[in-house]
Amino acid sequence: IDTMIPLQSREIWKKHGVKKFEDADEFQSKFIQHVETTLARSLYNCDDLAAYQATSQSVRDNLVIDWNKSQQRQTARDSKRVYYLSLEFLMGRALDNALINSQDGTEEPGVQKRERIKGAIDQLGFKLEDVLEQEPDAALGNGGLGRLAACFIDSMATGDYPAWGYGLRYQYGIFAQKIIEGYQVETPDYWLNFTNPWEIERSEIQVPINFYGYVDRSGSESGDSTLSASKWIGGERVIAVPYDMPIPGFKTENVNNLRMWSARPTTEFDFAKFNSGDYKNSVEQQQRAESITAVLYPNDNFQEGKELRLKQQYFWCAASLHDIVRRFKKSKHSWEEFPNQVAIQLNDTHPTLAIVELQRILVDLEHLDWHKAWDIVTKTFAYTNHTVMQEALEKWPVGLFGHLLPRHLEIIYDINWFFLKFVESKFPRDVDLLSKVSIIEEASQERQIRMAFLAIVGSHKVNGVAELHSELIKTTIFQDFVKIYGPSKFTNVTNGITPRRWLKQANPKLAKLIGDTINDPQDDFLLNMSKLTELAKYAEDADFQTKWNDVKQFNKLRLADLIEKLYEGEDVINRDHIRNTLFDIQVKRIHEYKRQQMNIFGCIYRYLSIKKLLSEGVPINEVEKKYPRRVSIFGGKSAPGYYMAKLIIKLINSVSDVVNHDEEINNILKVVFIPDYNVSKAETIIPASDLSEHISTAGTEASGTSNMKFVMNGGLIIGTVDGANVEITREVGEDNIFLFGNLAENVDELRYQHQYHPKPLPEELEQVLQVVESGTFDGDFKPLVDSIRHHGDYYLVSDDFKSYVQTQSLVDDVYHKNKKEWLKKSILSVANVGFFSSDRCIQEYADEIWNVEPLNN
Ligand code: CR6
Repeated sequence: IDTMIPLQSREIWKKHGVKKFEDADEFQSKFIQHVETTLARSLYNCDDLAAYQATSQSVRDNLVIDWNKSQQRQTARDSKRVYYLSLEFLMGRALDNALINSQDGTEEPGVQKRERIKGAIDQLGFKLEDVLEQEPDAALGNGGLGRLAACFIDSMATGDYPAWGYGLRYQYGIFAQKIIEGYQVETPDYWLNFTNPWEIERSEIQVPINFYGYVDRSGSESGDSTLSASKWIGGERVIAVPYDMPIPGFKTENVNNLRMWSARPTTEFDFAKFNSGDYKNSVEQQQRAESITAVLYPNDNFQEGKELRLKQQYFWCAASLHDIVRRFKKSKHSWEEFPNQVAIQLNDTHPTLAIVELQRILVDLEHLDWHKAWDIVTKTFAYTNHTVMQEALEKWPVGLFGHLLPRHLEIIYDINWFFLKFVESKFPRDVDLLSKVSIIEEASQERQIRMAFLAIVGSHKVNGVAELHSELIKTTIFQDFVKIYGPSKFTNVTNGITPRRWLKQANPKLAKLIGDTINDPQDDFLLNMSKLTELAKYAEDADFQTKWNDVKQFNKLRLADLIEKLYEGEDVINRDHIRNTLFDIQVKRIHEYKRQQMNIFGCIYRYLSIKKLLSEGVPINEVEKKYPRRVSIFGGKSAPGYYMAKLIIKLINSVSDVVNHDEEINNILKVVFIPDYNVSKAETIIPASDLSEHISTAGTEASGTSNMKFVMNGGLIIGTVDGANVEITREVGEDNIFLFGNLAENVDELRYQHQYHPKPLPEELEQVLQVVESGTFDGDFKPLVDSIRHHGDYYLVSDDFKSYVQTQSLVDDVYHKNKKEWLKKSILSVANVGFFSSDRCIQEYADEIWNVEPLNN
């Protein structure tokens, strides 16, 4: 490529070049430059927001320089690239992460790059902490699935994998949650209010995307066959414009790309409307184009089936594939080599249309033979399943689908036809099997496309996200596909989290203590987490335990400050007793299957037990011995249309109201709901936990990832034998986790019992429900109580409540009567948490699924 540029240009380019800032002085120079020119402000009106923007612009300049080099290197080496397609990237804040990841190992011990920038910002008259607080969260995701994608791109960059993320640039992320009179109220999250310094708009790239219209087969060779090239004449067209976000790796100069598409109107179709004098209408139609990427759908583990959502999905898949194919074609390989150059990972079924779109490109536009094309497609894609819950499995009615994407519907029918023919050849005359595995579901009133089945048929590997979950998909929702393809198509990659954000960034004090203790001042353990095992030898060391505990106390005070701020000054957490107050935390999306209702029932039970002893005349200090100090902290959003989840939020707030204002109990129990739980709040909340709750009905939580975050921060878990709790137990040892409750294998039987042979409720739960029914807590909670009493208790709260309550009192005993034992458990857990680094996951995906190698500098 170099030789195409005239010598003179090359020389001038080389003479000036661009330079990264390396030290505090150069940073300050960049900072001032950006304040004065990029922001057009000055020394006299540079506030925290401007300081945040100038700092980010300066750091971004460095990233972009490395980004350019990384991309050139990847192209020059002609290496296989990974494309991670995710409709959600729950990134949170970028600045601190970029500062941490800029650490390159060349620093003198103890002066990490981030610390140098911090000093430089200090000298300029700002505090880094305040500057960081200016950044709005990039909250383009709902929960675990979106945050997983964010951890994965961090690990792909860190591991030097040539990998791109593809997503949508929603103008509104997940709604901001307000709590008004105890109820959740949603308000829009317009996160792009003060321009986003982390994105690079690429308006020079404009990909046209079509919708609706019809299929024209007049030009096809065999006339009526849908298998040969057909022409789709779109009826509506919008433009996809990419915004790139540089993703830095830790201790590497590799910077990957997260490409987010934004919808824009075209200008080409205007004339007809314009000439007919319908100008206003034509502008309105244009505005509709932008609505495609306006807002993230706020459902977690639930599919809504709205046309606009399908439009989002196609818009994003078509734009991404266009980009991938364009890049591939530049490399001049033949089509057969496509799967050797490209691996596409589907994060859940949301991007399944990409399978169909690639087949369409190859057959209709590139004129490949159907079977040759399909072979390329299936070798390219792999699919990750994240749930077994029926209400979350994506299905689209063929009517709606065919109207929006007529050619794609035909292709799906053809894919299904060949698939069923293959099944028939393996299992002749098994009509039942054919209807069970058909991509088109015929059973319901309207035929539906089963996206998960399409994803399986179009992929070479399918994985679950934790061992138990990966086994469950093979024996339940996908069992027939195991029969058809054999078990080797199905595999497990247990989820992970990035220790850069979830240890170093969220808990700098703990990271420092670890680094000092294992003699690792350059934080190599953040790359090689097996180093943490060296902590085990200090597990019972009194001095070390004290330091460990001090870090926890510091983090608990930090959380107390946050809670005080959110409660507008109300002193909810008594700081004098914080050292012997157990912080019990459950933060995650609110869902019946996650059983926040069981947790709040547990709080009510505790409260009633305390009140009972008091009413019997037991003095409060004696009561405290049985029910030692505890703060139960909740946080999480409910989908706006999820009635039961919203009721659970109201109950938590109503209980909080009663308990926190009951002077008789002398602060030994507090219940707190933290509004608007998000990534940046999680970074403060998680390091403060003594205990966290992962108490889903066994078999329902595919993995969970906050469980790993809590353990990485020295918190212990109370949990069911579900999702990745299983692997956590194996890694940290069963002495270091509080497990309780029924097993997944018994769930069906228990549900059956509830249906046909209901038993009286356990007395602990009966007591609680009666008080809830009595109106002690503000609100009408009948539906919540009825779901247990009369509607089969689908989530088995009544089956697990007793063992839950008993396990909680075991927790009290260890925490309050044997603090040394508790600290030992905490230290040993962190020592053995290494497996849950997302670096390990990405390596497994790379080796077992993508077949890609890291690209060393
Ligand atoms: N809701 C699972 O429920 C898992 C994540 C990431 C979820 C959760 O257990 O940890 O995915 N599933 O794998 C879906 O989003 C469908 C989630 O976040």
